[in-house]
Order: sequence, then C-alpha cells, then structure tokens
Amino acid sequence: MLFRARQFEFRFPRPALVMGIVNVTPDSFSDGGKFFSTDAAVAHALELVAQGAEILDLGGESTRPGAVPVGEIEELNRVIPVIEKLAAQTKVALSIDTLKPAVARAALAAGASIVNDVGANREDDAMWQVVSEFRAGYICMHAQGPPQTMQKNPAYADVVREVGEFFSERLLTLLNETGIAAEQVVLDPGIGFGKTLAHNLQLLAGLRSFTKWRRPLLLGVSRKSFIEKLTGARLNERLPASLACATLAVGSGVQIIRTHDVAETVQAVRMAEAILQHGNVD
Ligand code: YH5
Repeated sequence: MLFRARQFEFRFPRPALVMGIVNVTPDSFSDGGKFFSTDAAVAHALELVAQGAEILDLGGESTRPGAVPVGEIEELNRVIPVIEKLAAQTKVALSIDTLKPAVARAALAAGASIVNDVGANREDDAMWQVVSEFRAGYICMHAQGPPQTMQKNPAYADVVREVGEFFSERLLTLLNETGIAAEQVVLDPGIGFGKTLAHNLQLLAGLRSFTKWRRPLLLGVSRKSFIEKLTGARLNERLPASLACATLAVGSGVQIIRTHDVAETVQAVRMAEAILQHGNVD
C-alpha cells in the first residue's frame, strides 16, 4: 500500500507515522496560545520533528467543537509564514488543517504536501480541485455537522457502519469525479467530530473494519474531551488514555497517529509494534 503526497511516498507496511499537531491559533484549547507567533510555532514544530514526527499538521483555525470561525485573511496570516519557514528548515511532510480551499491552495503553494480536510468537503468540490492540481495527499475525515454545532446532538443508527458508508461514498466520488488517485487518500473516522463518548468508543473498537478499503488510516484522539467524559481527566492529564488509544489503534491496523505528544506516542507505538511483530495478541 502506497500513500503519495506530492514529493512524498510512504510505503506500508512500515512503522506507524506520528503526525505532530502544531496549533497556530491564539485560542488554542490545549496550548493556551503559547504557539501563536510565527517563530514560536516554527520552534515548536521543529521540536516535534526532533521527537520523531514524520508529518506536521498545521492549523490556523481551531476546529474544536464550538470554536469561533476565523476569516480567511487572518487564517492565511497565521499559517502561511509558518509553512514557508518550515518548508525551508525541515524535510518532513507538512499538512494543512483547514476548512477553506483557498487556505489549502496557499499552503500547498508555500510548501505543504497534505490537505487535512476536517470539513469533509461538504460545501462543493473546490477543495478536491486544489488537491488534484497539486497532487497532494488528502485526509478524508468523517464529521457529522460543522464544528460550531456538531456536538449538539450527534445521532447514528450504527456509527461504524455509517462512517464506513461515508468512506465508500467519498472514495467513489473522489476517484470518479476528481483527478485524485486512491494513492493520495488517507481515511480518518474523525473521533470527536459529531460523536458522543459511546460513538467514539464504538469507532475505536471497530477500527479494523476500516482497513477494507486498503488505504492508510489516521486516528486523532490526543487530549480530546471524550477522555475526560470516561475518566474525568482534565486537559493536560489525558496523555495515558491518548496512548492507550494509539497503541490499540496500531494493533487494529492504523498507520498514522495525530498527536500533541510526539515523543511519548513514538515510544508507545514502537513498543506496541514490537509486540505485534511477535505474533497475534489474543
Ligand atoms: C482528527 O481527529 N482533530 S482538531 C478537542 C480537544 C482536544 C483535541 C478539548 N483535527 C482531528 O484535536 N484532523 C482535529 O479537547 C483533526 N483528525 C484529523 N485528520 C480537534 C482536536 C481536539 C479537539
């Protein structure tokens, strides 16, 4: 299995890729705006690379539930200088986490290689045009509803089946109606995006079923609030549960883990992989 994203080629099976989160937002839920300035964001990103991140996910608009949308110019002002500097200073793949096709385009032009489409491209096909033109990687993430309202009343008859149907439908559309190749696509169940605690747990338990499309799977659980709902852990106390999800996910066939805590995740995932190499865990 191959994942192509512009100049990058990731060939699987291989050790799971750890994607480091770089928030370039003043209202960042977990970094408290610490990494708002360009230089601070770049320094943080380079630190994540030193810890073992092979992809960096840069976001200038918070997509956490209930977050206030930012304007296009403000989002561009936040992320583009960071991408330009990182493209010059590191060899790792840069991903742009955005809802806006114009921001994705500018980010790719500045040196990013992957579009992390957390909006699931519900509006129109402008995002796909951009991905196709640049031959970028494309993270196809499931979400129920837009960030402002998605946690209001999430409802599914069977969340694992419905997320699977979303992947089937999106892959068909992507491959038939855009210039995007299957090898450019990564699938992501979108933990926390229009999901209750029970939905998130069902998805985590059902990850194996999402391997049937023969595309890499990405999981983002790091520090998310469903962990607090289960365990009571506050924002900066959620690393153990995040690592539990990451290691079990790798055991279920997930190849990319999106996290704030790169060093810890690399260590946990390498241990899980070493155990998995020694045969089936019953
Ligand atoms: C994801 O899963 N998530 S942004 C609320 C939190 C903690 C973390 C308050 N972008 C994903 O990380 N992109 C985000 O607790 C993502 N997959 C992909 N592909 C939300 C986030 C978070 C939200």
